[in-house]
Amino acid sequence: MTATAAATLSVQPLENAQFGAEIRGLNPANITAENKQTIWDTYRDRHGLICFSFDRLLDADELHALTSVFGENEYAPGIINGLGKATPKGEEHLTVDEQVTKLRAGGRDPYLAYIGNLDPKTLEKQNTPGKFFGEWEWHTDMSYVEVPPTFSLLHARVIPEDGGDTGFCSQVMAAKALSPAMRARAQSLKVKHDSTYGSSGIPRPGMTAPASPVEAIGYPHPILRKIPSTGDEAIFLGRRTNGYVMGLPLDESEALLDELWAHSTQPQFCYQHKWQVGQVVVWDNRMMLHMRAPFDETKARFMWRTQTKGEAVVPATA
Ligand SMILES: O=C(O)CCC(=O)C(=O)O
Ligand SMILES: [Fe+2]
Repeated sequence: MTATAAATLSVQPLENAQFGAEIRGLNPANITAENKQTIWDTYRDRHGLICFSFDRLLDADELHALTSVFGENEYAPGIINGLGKATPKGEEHLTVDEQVTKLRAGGRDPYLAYIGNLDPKTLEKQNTPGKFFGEWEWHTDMSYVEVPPTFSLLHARVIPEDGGDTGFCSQVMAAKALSPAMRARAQSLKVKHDSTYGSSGIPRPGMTAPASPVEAIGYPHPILRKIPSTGDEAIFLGRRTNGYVMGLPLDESEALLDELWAHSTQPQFCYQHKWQVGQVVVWDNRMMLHMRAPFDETKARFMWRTQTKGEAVVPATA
């Protein structure tokens, strides 16, 4: 090997997990074709969850380059009209390109989401609603749109000593464990994924609470989906709040969702990630739920998030 050749990556299964792997040794400024092959092999072998450990923080270009290994970058939620954000009155005429130009003129990267209680530029503590620090609900990202992002990447920049772990729960394992009767039921129905609230329970920009889940604004997806690239089936519930099983009376929908959620989030399908600064965890939203554990309001936690454009949800067949 010459001095300029890329180092071989080290790949280890995540500790205490039935899925997921840690990759060390990637140079985020020079991701080679060989690296990409290793990453994709790891993704398949370890069912859609990879933790990249770095001994320094990545810059935005490096995170975008790593994101592009997994797909085309998608806009961050909550900053483009109709993408986790209600369209403000008078902005109906703005195209996405015009909104992007405006964001960039204000120094905002439209592909990067900031998640934390620090100001993204100064890293000073910023005024943050108390709800943000509580337990976040299990969810998949932006599933309230017709074509939700496939991959999300979360980059730990500031983390508290304790609290704020991120849980992942394999919906491929959950689908395999469905009884034949439950599988048939799930396979025949769609659930509407509500867009009103973020995962901490805080309403999204411009959103107000719907009168009932039946009226919630969101997108209906099949409860059991097929992942064309791997052949797996996965349960796809989005988030519990304001979920609604299309066509059922509300009480039946609530009962079925309670049963499915209890099944889907059993501890044997889950893994809890304890963060190290610099890590980037990438997950396949088609295969995996995630949630964040609470942390103390006096502590600091700050992450960057990117996501890739998805594909239309493919229903599992009978
Ligand atoms: O901050 C976290 O650990 C999880 C945040 C989250 O849900 C996300 O980035 O999609
Ligand atoms: Fe999320």
